[in-house]
Amino acid sequence: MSQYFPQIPVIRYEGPASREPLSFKYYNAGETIHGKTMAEQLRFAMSYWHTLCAAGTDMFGGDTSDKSFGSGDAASLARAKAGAGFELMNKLGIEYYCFHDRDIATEGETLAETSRRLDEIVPVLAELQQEHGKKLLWGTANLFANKRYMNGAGTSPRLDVYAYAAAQIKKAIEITVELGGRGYVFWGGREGYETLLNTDMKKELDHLAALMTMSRDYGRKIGFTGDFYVEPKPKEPMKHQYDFDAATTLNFLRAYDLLGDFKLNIEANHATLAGHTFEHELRVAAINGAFGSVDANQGDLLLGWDTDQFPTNVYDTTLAMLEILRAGGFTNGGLNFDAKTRRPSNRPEDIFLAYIAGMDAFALGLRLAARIEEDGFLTENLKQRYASFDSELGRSIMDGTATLESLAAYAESRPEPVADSGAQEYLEATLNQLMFG
Ligand code: XLS
Ligand code: NI
Ligand code: NI
Repeated sequence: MSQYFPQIPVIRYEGPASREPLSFKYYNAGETIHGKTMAEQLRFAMSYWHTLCAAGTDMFGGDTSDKSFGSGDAASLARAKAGAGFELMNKLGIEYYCFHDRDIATEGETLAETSRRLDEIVPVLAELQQEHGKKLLWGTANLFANKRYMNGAGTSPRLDVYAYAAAQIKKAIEITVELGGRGYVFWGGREGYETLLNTDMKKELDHLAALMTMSRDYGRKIGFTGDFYVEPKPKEPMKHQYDFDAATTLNFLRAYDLLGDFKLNIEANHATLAGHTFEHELRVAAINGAFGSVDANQGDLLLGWDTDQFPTNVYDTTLAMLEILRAGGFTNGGLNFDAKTRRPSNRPEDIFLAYIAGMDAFALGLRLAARIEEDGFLTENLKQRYASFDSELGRSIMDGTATLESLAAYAESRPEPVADSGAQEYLEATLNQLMFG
């Protein structure tokens, strides 16, 4: 199967010394790292939208690359994209993919026509999945591109817009289930506001939660046993996005009793836009039992928007993989490359080189995170830092028997407490030694 990228071979692992651009230097799918194969630990996924749809258009200019895959009308374009996508996954050894409803088939004149187009392409995807042993990691509905959603979808002030969004979600969940998807994502692109002068925040949040509750109920009714995810993002396109970051999103999910069915899909670039590190967001999700999936990319810290670059920063991937290993690894989720090549990287092989860069950066991050975990120094150091809480008094705090009186009596019996050094610089140097030593 080499129809769309005839010049690209199957990408193989050649090891770190290789200078062959079209080879993996660190990602060796079948190699066991920390108890599982690299393929199982990393669960890489292809994003349909960036890989098969985005062609370089930005605010100042049009496409720089060709994503028509040699086709013309809507139906043949949808098939060509699917064919190209599966060829790309095959050549890179990627097992999963993710899509928005509108990525796999363009929108028609009416809702019925759009659904018909989806009904045409979904069996094609099902067959390709079967033939090539690929799986759908998650599906989602694009509730942000069409102008009807300019004031929001689940938070729109207009009932007919809200109902349209409901219809779109209904269909998107149906096709996700049909294709065996293990996840369904809510990213609230337009779910936010620009000014309180025209916004009833409470109503909008109540409506959004009701839509998510209905979606959960419908999904469970038609046999969806996977996870629903919310993908936090602080800004862009809206000034105030309701799902600002992991903590804000968890508060929303808890307030509307959606935790459990809903977990988080953490995106690296969204974390940094929120003023957090990627690992911070992963940790917040994990300690709340809501670690679900990851949109793997990286932002440019000098720019204030979602640049969705392929991840190559090995410190970031190492610290992220450390969080993922400590969270027990993926269950239904995986690492979806929500990333696109830079606008001037416009040759078809640039897509492959970009995926290789991202997969290798995460593979190296996994190798280093496993090395750090297996060395045990950082874990032991952390344990020692909190060791005083292992005393009887410390335990009484967690079992609920401590009182302010009991703690005050203890404090009064003791000399002035000594605060220990955090030794951050030493730990950072040790991290370097563990990574590069
Ligand atoms: C945009 C989001 C989007 C979601 C899916 O910033 O990352 O791509 O992942 O709707
Ligand atoms: Ni994303
Ligand atoms: Ni994004």
